[in-house]
Amino acid sequence: MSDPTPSGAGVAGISRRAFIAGTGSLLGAAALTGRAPAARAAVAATPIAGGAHVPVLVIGTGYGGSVAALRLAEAGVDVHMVEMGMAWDTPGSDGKIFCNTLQPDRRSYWLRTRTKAPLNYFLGFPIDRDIPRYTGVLDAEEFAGITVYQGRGVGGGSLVNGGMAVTPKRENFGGILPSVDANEMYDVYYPRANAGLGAGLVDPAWFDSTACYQYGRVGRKQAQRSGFPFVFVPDVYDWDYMKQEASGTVPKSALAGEILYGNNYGKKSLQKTYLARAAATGRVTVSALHKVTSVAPAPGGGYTVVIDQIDTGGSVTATKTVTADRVFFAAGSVGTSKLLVRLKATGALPALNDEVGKGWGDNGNVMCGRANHLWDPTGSLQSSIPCCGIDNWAAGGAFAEVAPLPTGIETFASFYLSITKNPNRAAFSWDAATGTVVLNWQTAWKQPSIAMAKTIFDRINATEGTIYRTDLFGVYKIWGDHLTYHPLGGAVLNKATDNYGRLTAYPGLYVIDASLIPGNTTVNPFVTITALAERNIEKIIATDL
Ligand code: FAE
Repeated sequence: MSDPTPSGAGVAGISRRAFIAGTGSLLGAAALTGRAPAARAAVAATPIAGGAHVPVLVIGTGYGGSVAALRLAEAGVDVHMVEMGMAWDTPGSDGKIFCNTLQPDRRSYWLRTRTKAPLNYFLGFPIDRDIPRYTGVLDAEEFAGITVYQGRGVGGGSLVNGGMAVTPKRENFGGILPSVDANEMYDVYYPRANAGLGAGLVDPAWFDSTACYQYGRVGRKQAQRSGFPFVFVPDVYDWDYMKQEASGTVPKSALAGEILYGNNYGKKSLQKTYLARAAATGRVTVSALHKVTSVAPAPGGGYTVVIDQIDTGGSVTATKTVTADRVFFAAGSVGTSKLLVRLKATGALPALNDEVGKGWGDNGNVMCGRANHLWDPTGSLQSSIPCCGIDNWAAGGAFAEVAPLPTGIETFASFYLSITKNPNRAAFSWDAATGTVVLNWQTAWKQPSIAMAKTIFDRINATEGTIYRTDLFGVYKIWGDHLTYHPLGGAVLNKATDNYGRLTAYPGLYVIDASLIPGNTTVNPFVTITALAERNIEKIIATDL
């Protein structure tokens, strides 16, 4: 499971046209033409030397960081990227870079000795298992009221996510980023982002016939029988590759249950798109297994950046101090927020404004499963890549992905990740007593999300005569309300920063990741994160460099 989208009912006429209308995006056009460039070169893994001076240092290698690195390099600027996770470019002893979702090993989790699967029970039994502590690819970062899942490694969240590349409906955009010109976004930056990411739609005819989307067709049929709009959703997975997986001519990835701990084939992660193009400029280098711990004004101008080099057990093996003329914070919503809040509170960047740390939301994520009748099997072979959803945003405040449950056995379950219009927002703050940054989200704040998701699934259950599954998140627990895959906010655009991500108290410091977005994107977020980064970096290159 990843970031799935619900599918819907099975009337053949829905499809591309309905999707484009349904999601109101220009991404249709970009998606259909937007084949990702083949991976040409990996970004040169060149650990930075202590004492180095670089023109631009980018903290993090996810969507925001990759867009910044590529566009700056294309403008002739040398960029060094610092990434706390691994490079993920070397196969393990099994010949694979990533491990399978069903057999997690040390490569699965970031510095844990036991897995923490988002869906942690099956048939009422816990499924987590012990693993060796290692700098694995998925971080389940625990705050008091919520576990926040994030990708760790060169490529950030693109390494672990479901690849669902969704452009919000245009009429919802004003509520997502109110200070941004929607025309610009839908005319220029969303299409640019979708093309750069290589988003594309499943072939509807293949969807209708392949065994691996039986679960999607059941989702579609049930959604439509209850009167909900069903939409196909683009993904960055290579759909031709998936067809070849189904015909048995290439090694399997989506059809082998790979997703949460990385896809060995098929998925166009950032390493194959933005970062490959950045590498091809020859101007971008990266330090993997390096974690930025401090940024402060340097005496002679620019910024002093302190970086811990770590080993695969998480121990610090060296601490390096470098200087950068400009620094882009692209450590993700949680990573950037934690850094900025700590640097403000501890005196490294005291003039950051009081909006830093605020406006954080979970994109309204909530999960649930439904038990289908025995005559509605969802299939023992399920593609791990979701490709469809149920749109009840306007009426009920929920957009639900029809998600896979790639267990390899027939479960008779339909599984969904809903994105809801949850109004709650949390703040990060510095806890001097423990020397950590804390987040004040409360589990009870998911109740509005549950109510919104129920506008879809209560009705489907009533129509179908079915019930919720109670065995997926605990013993007799229906709702997966303890987590998010979509952290957003903490350094909100036009509040903590100016309208282009500049931290104005410190010329040359920028935020360019999910922390700019105030808590909700109405759909899966990475296309919006990428498009906003494209918009902001274009302005910054034009005016600041
Ligand atoms: P992100 O991609 O998280 O990159 C930040 C990078 O910074 C990471 O590689 C960190 O390791 C690194 N970092 C953090 N702190 C430091 C530091 N101090 N020093 C050096 N490096 C650091 O940020 N979104 C969708 O739109 N569609 C989906 O299908 C989807 N599925 C998802 C499934 C899962 C399981 C998860 C976890 C997320 C999913 N998402 C999905 C969310 C999406 O991946 C996420 O919004 C973006 O990755 C956020 O992009 P950023 O550039 O903000």
